[in-house]
Amino acid sequence: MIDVLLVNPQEEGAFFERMPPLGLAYIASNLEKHDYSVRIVDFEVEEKPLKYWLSLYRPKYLGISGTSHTRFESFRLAKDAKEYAREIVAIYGGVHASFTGVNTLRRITDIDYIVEGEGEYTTVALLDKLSGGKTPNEVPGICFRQGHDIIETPRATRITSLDDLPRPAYHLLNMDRYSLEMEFIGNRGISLLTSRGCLARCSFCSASRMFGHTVTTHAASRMVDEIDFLLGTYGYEGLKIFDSTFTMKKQHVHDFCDEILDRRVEFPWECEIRIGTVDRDMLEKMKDAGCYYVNFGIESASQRVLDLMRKGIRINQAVETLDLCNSVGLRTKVFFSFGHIGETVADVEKTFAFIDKHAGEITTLASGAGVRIYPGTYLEEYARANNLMPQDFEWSMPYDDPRLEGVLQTRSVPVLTQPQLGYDELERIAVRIYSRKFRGWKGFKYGIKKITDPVKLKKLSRLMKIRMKNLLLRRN
Ligand code: B12
Ligand code: SF4
Repeated sequence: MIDVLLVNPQEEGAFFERMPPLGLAYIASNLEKHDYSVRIVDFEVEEKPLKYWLSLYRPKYLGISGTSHTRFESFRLAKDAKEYAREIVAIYGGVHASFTGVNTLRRITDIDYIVEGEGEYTTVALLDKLSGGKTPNEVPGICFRQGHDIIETPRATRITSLDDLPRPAYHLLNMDRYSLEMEFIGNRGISLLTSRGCLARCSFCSASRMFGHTVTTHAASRMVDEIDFLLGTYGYEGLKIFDSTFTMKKQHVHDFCDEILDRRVEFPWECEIRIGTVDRDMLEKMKDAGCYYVNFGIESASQRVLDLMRKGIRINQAVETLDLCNSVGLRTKVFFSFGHIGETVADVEKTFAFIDKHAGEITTLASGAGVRIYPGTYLEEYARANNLMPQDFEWSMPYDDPRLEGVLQTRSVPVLTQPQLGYDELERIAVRIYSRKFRGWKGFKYGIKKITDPVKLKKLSRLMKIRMKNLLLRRN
């Protein structure tokens, strides 16, 4: 019998390279530090059902994670657990739970507690209370039922010293099931987090709000120790840093690179940067320390749309950042998205024109039609206030919109549609984006990759159908 089983739901139909659920691994190591016995089951890589693991471990508490895309799967796991043994206490946390606590508890009776925000300290505080038979009214950052009421305690303060947390519990994960292919070089890589949070306030993003628009960092020495451990113990050959914005704090980047250079640890890595947070010195040092590929969002080439989405960047800065990366010799993966607040077809054209003009400086173009509305974002507030979401929409009630398939989005999370840029326009943009991917030699190689991968092939055939539909519509 164990105290806690932590589970990560699978996103049905999605295809991602497999990487460890780091949030759960952080919670697990901290629970172990406080003498709780813990196991993690990640349904992204495990095939046996929850009931198998429940009978194997017989946990008192079940901790369920997930995103908005996996919310129904998370609810199903809670239901399965209660069917197996009513006395198992189901706790739901993560980015979706953090912004939907009251609604989730109102609708999903199989969930007993919600943890909002960072989970490490809150989970220990909650379990300490529950194990002592006390009510957790004084634990910050939770939501629970009391009689007919739902109590939401004040948000917990951010964990200021990340290094007080033990290293994520890699030992509880089946690490041989996780690997990320490093683009262009083919090395077997793995994910890493060196910081949490972001100072920007993009309208569509919940990551920065999740961490209270502040940034906390691990010390460089701790990070390089962890890297040594990952490369040495599991044989990984490179790293993808998954911080929301790795370059948010200049000193953090310099310290990290200095530590790698001083200790002469050699490995290739990539990370997420943000326009306005990098300069030549920083990028050159990153390159010297092994970085070869940087990801960043430009999102739109219309300044008006950028301002409306609160991106906090200017087009000329975007051009400068592209130039800088290229002159330093860093490959770039650049994100564009279509369907933002107030965006018109003319803005969309501006963005496509920008992409064409700068194609030579963008190594990988990543773009999507339709901006998803996530709980806790300004976009959600805006969409609700302007009747751009169904009136009766509730995050914890069934939602399945087949029209979303047409824009290649999953059917369970709404996207923003507006009178001037509705589903039809978004569908056309989706087809345009996809068609670009198959252009030239690069496109040919991409096409071969697609048709040899069953999941991608399904997506491709869905797109072909939309394309046919669009062609027919244009003819008539
Ligand atoms: C790495 C990452 C991924 C990885 C996932 C790796 C993994 N196995 O975890 C990959 C690339 C696969 C991925 C995919 C997707 N991601 Co992602 N991802 C991230 C990213 C950049 C970092 C996540 C992370 O590790 N954070 C750091 C850890 C410490 O925080 P955490 O995971 O939130 O966990 C803490 C708390 O949430 C809480 N907690 C978490 N789980 C639990 C469980 C319990 C019981 C408790 C008590 C507490 C708790 O405690 C943890 C420790 O403090 C975040 C942005 C961000 N910076 O957080 C986006 C983010 C989570 N992703 C997001 C999205 C949308 C997706 C996709 C849906 C994208 C897509 N379909 O195109 C998919 C969905 C995948 C899925 N199966 O659900 C959104 C989620 C928005 C939402 N409301 O759902 C985020 C917030 C980014 C954004 N756009 O705003 N993602
Ligand atoms: S820069 Fe990235 S992480 Fe920061 S708020 Fe914007 S989208 Fe979110």
